Amino acid sequence: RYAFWETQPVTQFVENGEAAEGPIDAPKTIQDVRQEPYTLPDSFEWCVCDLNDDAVAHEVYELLSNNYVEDDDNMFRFNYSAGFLKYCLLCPGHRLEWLVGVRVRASHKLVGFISGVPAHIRANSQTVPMVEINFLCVHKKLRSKRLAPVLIKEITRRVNLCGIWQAAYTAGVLLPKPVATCRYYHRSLNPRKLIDVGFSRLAPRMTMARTMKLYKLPDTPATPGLREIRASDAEQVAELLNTHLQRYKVTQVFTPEEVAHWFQNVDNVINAYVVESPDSPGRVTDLVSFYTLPSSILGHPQHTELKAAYLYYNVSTVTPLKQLVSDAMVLAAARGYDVFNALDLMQNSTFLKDLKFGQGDGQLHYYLYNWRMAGGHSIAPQDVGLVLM
Ligand code: NHW
Ligand code: EN5
Repeated sequence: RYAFWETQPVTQFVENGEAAEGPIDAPKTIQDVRQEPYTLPDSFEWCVCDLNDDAVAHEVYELLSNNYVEDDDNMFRFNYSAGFLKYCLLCPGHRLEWLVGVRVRASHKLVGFISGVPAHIRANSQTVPMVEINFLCVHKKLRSKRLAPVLIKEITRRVNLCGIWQAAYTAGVLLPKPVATCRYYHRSLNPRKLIDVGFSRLAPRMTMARTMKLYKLPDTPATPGLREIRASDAEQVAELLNTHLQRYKVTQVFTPEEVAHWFQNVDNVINAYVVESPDSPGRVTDLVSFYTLPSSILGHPQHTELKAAYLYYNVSTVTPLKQLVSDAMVLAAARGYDVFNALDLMQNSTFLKDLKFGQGDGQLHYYLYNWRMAGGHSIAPQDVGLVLM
């Protein structure tokens, strides 16, 4: 059934339910790792995609904007901006050799890509240095030729050469074997456009006017002391965030330097807000954040792009979580986003209904490479404390 994945150190669908939590492969050393790159078919060659070079960033952008993830009905395709890709992939600790490209030898055209960035991932009681794998893509004209397994093996080799033996990744497709399965939820901000482009539909017995009124939001946030995060908040927010994330079974552990990177305000890339206590100035009590991931609208006569915000990490200690997320939606609506998306992980299920999110048709499976959860078992969405972009 899974000719490739059955050969890999991942939890299989049929497992001995007694297995202890930890690595699947016997421990290796860097000396054990294959020195030569895996062999590609003759007409292709490996390259490192140095996204510091804007021309290269644009090539990766073009590959993904034409060939990356689509919804089940091929109506929308993720359209990560070049700026977003640079922000994601040139993060603290990044290594250029983990930004792996495949080019056509003759033309140098970029036709394949996979990336890894380092992260400390905690699964239950163990915190492990891992890579987060993302942006695996093979050009549409080269599909089903078993290039993806070669890309995966090659990035595994390059990561292993740095003494890292585990990875975390998410996908919409079912592979052996999800650590968790989450659902996407969507909150309309611009219902007329969403209905026009087929992203959503008019509910039975609803008019457009009533629908627009239903989803209308205030012009300004409700929370006193809500402000954009600043670099100088990083230490405090790292403490706040890591403390909050202790309640989940699989999560990321952030250094202050990582917090300063992953939580900042970059237009059309990432937005992060904190609540600074009106009673004790300087004390940060809450965090709310979202990233920007537009989708191309495929084959629509008028509209070409759907502007979507995706909820990232939130921490509520004083301001109710529902109010923080509502404020984030207000800010996103004011900035012209069409839809606000969230997964049903962490504590999100506590506000989705009240804030008028509806379940989408997409799923997101979470995976670990070379790491087995106790007994090979999965965890519930609300026990997931990890969001990958
Ligand atoms: S998920 C998004 C992945 N990208 C897309 O869906 C874009 C559109 N599709 C494509 O570009 C986020 C192609 O269809 C791809 C497959 C390239 C997906 N993950 O080359 P073949 C991520 O980026 C398996 C893993 O013939 P193709 C996470 C498939 O099951 N495996 O197919 C990425 C089959 O294996 P099987 C996937 O359609 C995580 C084999 O690929 C997969 O031309 C990567 C077929 O290959 C997916 N999303 O190309 C793993 N989709 O066993 C990282 C299909 O069934 C692991 N496959 O025979 C960790 C590595 C680091 C470890 C470090 C210690
Ligand atoms: C790696 N970081 O399927 C991620 N999106 O629901 C890679 N559906 O947008 C893996 N099909 O339900 C990504 N509208 C896996 C997800 C791939 C993309 C995907 C889904 C998530 C999506 C939309 C559009 C569906 C179009 C037809 C959807 C309904 C919204 C409606 C709003 C009003 C209230 C009810 C719901």
